[in-house]
Amino acid sequence: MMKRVNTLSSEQTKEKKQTIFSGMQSTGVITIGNYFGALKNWVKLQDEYNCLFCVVDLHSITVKQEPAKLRQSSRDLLALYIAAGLDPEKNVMYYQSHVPQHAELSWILGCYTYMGELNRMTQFKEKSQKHVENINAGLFTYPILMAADILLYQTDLVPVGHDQKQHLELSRDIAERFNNIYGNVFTVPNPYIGKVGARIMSLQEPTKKMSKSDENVNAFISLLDEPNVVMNKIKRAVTDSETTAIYADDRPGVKNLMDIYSCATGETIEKTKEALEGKGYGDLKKIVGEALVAEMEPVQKRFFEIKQDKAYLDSIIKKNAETASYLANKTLRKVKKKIGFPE
Ligand code: ATP
Ligand code: LTN
Repeated sequence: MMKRVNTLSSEQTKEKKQTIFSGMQSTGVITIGNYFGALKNWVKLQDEYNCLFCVVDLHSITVKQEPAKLRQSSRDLLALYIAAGLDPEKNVMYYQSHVPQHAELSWILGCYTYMGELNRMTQFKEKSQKHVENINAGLFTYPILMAADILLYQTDLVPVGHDQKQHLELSRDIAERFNNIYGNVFTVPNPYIGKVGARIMSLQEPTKKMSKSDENVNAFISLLDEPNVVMNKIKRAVTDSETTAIYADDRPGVKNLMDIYSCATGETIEKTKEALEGKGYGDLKKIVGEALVAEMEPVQKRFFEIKQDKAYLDSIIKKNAETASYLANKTLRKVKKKIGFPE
């Protein structure tokens, strides 16, 4: 009898991998919260999955943007993706605005989403309080566009920070609702939320999440902050009235610093506790700051190199947008057919 040989081509092997989709808004420089909560996990997952990493610039305009700045920060974000270790040959990396299927599916899914569901979204509540002068319809329907991003690619897993959990649940609900009506059209996605780093807190109000749009620049560390700036911001970080470090929920400032250390060094929380518990706050901050600088410096160096190479970035963007568009069309064609649009 002939021996069976494994003849799977690389294409077929690739198909067996599950799909990941994630994205970030191009609104200013990303923080270490975005980096540890999302981007660093993407880098870890890129070999095991077929991944799409998008710069979600359509989402960015739910808040007022200056055209030149938006263009620049979208480019910079893509360069940061690469600088952080995402391989543009392995992953599909592109601008959301280059793939019109996102907006098209978003319209369709909007007709399967209830006002009441959108009304419950905490991000909408927070952002509309923050931007009272511009509570636009896009801000309200933002989670539908996010569902479209994810469902377009039959995504299995979505690596995000903790604050996106509610949006992910809505995406799942929309997918299930659609599938119940039309049969199995969408894969129902699961969130991937890291154990440590999913919620890096503000350095000034450690019960609030770190956010790149915080008015107080000392509340966040941008991934491109220079070493002395990083050290100073950590030095000024709010702790408590105790004197030595302990990792505990009722000590949010110190806990946050220890989480940052754990993310920067890759050490477990157990090892982090061993290394840092009992230290005085001055020492603690010095150690955490140095670990953070050591993690950030190589990313920054690569970022400035990549940013110079305009032709390289342009070629990636063009090629990857075409791939994304091809994949998106597969789902969109199916959706339109199921709904009953003429072929
Ligand atoms: P903003 O606060 O200005 O609205 P943002 O900092 O939340 O923006 P996004 O582009 O909305 O940035 O988020 C990108 C990714 O980073 C998401 O996966 C989000 O969950 C994650 N993320 C954002 N802030 C944090 C944080 N403080 N800790 C961990 N992950 C975070
Ligand atoms: N809403 C997300 C960004 C985002 C996203 C997505 C994340 C838009 N579309 C799809 C994961 C998958 C945020 O972080 N604010």
